[in-house]
Amino acid sequence: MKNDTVCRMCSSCCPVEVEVLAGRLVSARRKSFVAEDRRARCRKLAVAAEIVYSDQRLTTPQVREKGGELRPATWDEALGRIAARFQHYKKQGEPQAVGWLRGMAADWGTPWDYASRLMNCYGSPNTIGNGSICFVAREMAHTYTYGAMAFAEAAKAKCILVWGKHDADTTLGAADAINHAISQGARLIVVDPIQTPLAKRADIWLQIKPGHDGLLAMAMIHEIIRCDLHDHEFVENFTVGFEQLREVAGRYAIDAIAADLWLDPDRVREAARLYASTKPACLIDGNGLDMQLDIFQSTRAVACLRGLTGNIDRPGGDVLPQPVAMRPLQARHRLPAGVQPVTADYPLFNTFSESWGNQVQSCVVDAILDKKPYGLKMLVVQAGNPVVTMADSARATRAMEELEFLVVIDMFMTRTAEMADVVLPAAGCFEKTQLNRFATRNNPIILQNQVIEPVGQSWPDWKIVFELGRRIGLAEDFPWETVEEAIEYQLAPCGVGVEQLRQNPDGVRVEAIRHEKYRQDGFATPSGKFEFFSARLEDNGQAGLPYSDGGLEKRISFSDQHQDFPLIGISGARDIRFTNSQYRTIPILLNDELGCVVDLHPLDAAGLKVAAGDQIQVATPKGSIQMPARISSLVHPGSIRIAWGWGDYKNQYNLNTLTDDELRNPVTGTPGQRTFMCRVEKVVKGEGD
Ligand SMILES: Nc1nc2c(c(=O)[nH]1)N[C@H]1C(S)=C(S)[C@@H](COP(=O)(O)OP(=O)(O)OC[C@H]3O[C@@H](n4cnc5c(=O)[nH]c(N)nc54)[C@H](O)[C@@H]3O)O[C@H]1N2
Ligand SMILES: Nc1nc2c(c(=O)[nH]1)N[C@H]1C(S)=C(S)[C@@H](COP(=O)(O)OP(=O)(O)OC[C@H]3O[C@@H](n4cnc5c(=O)[nH]c(N)nc54)[C@H](O)[C@@H]3O)O[C@H]1N2
Ligand code: SF4
Ligand SMILES: [Mo]
Repeated sequence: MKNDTVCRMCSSCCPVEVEVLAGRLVSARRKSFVAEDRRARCRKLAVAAEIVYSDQRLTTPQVREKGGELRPATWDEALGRIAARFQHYKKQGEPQAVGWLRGMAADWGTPWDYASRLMNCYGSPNTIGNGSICFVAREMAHTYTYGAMAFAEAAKAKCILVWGKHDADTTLGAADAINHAISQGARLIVVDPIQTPLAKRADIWLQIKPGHDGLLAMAMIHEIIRCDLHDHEFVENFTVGFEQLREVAGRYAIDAIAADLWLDPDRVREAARLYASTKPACLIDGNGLDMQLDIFQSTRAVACLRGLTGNIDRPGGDVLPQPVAMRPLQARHRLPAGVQPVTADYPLFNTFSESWGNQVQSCVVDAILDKKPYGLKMLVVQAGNPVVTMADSARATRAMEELEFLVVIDMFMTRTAEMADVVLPAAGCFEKTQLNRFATRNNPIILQNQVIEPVGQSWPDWKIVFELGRRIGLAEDFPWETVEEAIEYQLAPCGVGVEQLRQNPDGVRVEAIRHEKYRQDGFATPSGKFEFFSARLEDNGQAGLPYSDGGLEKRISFSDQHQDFPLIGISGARDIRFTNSQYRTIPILLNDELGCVVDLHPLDAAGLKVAAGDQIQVATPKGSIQMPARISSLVHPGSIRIAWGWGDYKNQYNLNTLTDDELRNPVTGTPGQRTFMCRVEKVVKGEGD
């Protein structure tokens, strides 16, 4: 039997068709607007059955006494222990000492609302996501510029500017759209410090110095205005701050800064002109901008390009979403007045979006270890593996050890789960119905529909949260017996029901697509305009215009120690076989540690006397890791690319042993997890030498 749903094995959220036989998932196929033989391929989806039925899946709850071993337990016992802890902190008058940390796979849709609802009704403001290092920080920059995050309509674009994103490995629907547009003659510009497969196909590839993107964006803005290629009608009628932008961008003329960016000024000018003069053009920005110390201003500068060229909310440009009306489930009004979240040092980021709330995950560690602004004593980690994925793993690990009580809700026994007092087995994406980010952020609404029963005794996350809520005295707030009831309740304002969604697996569109909505509605910013200049930022002590304050002094972690750590380390791109720290336990995907390497330019390799296959040590002031070297001209001399995501599999490969969590972006609390200074030494000669 064929069933439609949404895959959530990475954040791409692809609509898929699943083949189920005798109740078991057999295979799955990604749906797309392009013909099957032209679709980008997902290696994980091709082995979905191996992942779902892996013998490594957690199948029962587990508990431990302090100092003892984890042992299997019933749901009743495991949830009872957690509920007792919640009650304990409540009785002590400190519910805010309980935190709920959500990883990437916790999803960004209604499951997010459920956990926030539980915590708010319980009395703790500390439901915290990892958006400070993922796309939410980028989303804030978009929102401060034009009111929401824009999505590229790449399939219809005549020019595509890809900035720090590699969709063929990470976001397959977008990869299909890019490929389609290129097949129709679209021009392609890629900004990436690595010569990726996409960069090889580009008309212009700008091999930017890692972490310096914002300055490049300012230089492009300057060039576009200098050549009078900006969209006069849009700029005059729908923007604020153009004259200031012109003035500030004048300080970043490419000839003056090209050497510092490792770029050829002529190529930058050519890219700026191609992007500004080809209509429509879209700009796809990605995680190459995130995880950078300079994330906020750089992404704001990049965002300004969309308005300068008038491509915002135009067909084939970058469109603004049309979110559907939903009941807010987070119950923020239930939080007692005056309780600050532990992320209080980042007020603008905490409040820029109703749905995201608190996203500076590093503050969880500050609170546990440094009691800053107060102590967290218990943590529920849902769908994340922070001891591997957060900056400065040693510090994150110390924090998990320090807790009085740690609960982990996951599908696999991760390094974080191994440390827990209670581990709860979660059902995977094919085993549960939910509205996820893809389904709710924009029209049309697509249901992630359960297609198989949960594996073993695992429970869907929603069921875990609802049941826990009832056990801590919140039965009235969690009256729903099924997830369908909860979804119906949430979707009531837009009049869409679960059955309707099931009948329409490609989605229910509540409102017809509209472009250039700003002509009628304005932008959802304080001025109602596209804000090159943001008074709201300036009133809050931040640069109102990107780089009007010269930008950050340090764009790369440990740059003040560059004498000892002379190379720029880049946390590498994502591998289509894996998602962050996940799936190395799946033998068919693991394939002999293929890809777990450090890419070193031949010039640097010669200087360091490193040959292909040598085991090398990469060190920063924080720690060191060891990996085999690959000699490769894909990287710029002076920089190395380190494979990402291998830390759960082997500790010696844990990239975040190297990263720093002290220095952070002042607005979004983002540490420099993507780019940092480091040193390389040969440890063992390779066999290929
Ligand atoms: N140096 C460096 N650090 C990084 C990154 C990097 O590129 N370089 N990437 C950063 C980014 S962008 C992100 S988003 C984070 C990711 O950080 P995490 O979210 O901590 O990373 P994952 O390894 O994806 O962990 C997700 C966990 O959720 C589990 N899981 C999967 N599906 C479900 C489910 O339905 N329910 C539950 N309960 N659990 C589930 C998986 O088994 C896995 O253990 O890492 C960040 N850290
Ligand atoms: N297969 C797979 N898919 C995934 C994931 C996964 O782990 N595996 N993770 C999911 C998650 S959590 C996320 S956030 C998304 C991220 O997906 P993407 O946004 O595509 O991010 P990455 O692949 O991490 O990096 C994109 C590009 O940024 C480049 N880059 C590195 N440093 C810089 C820089 O300083 N400047 C610029 N301009 N570019 C730079 C890298 O070389 C890379 O080509 O993918 C999601 N999808
Ligand atoms: S790209 Fe991610 S969401 Fe899409 S099919 Fe592959 S694993 Fe699933
Ligand atoms: Mo992410």
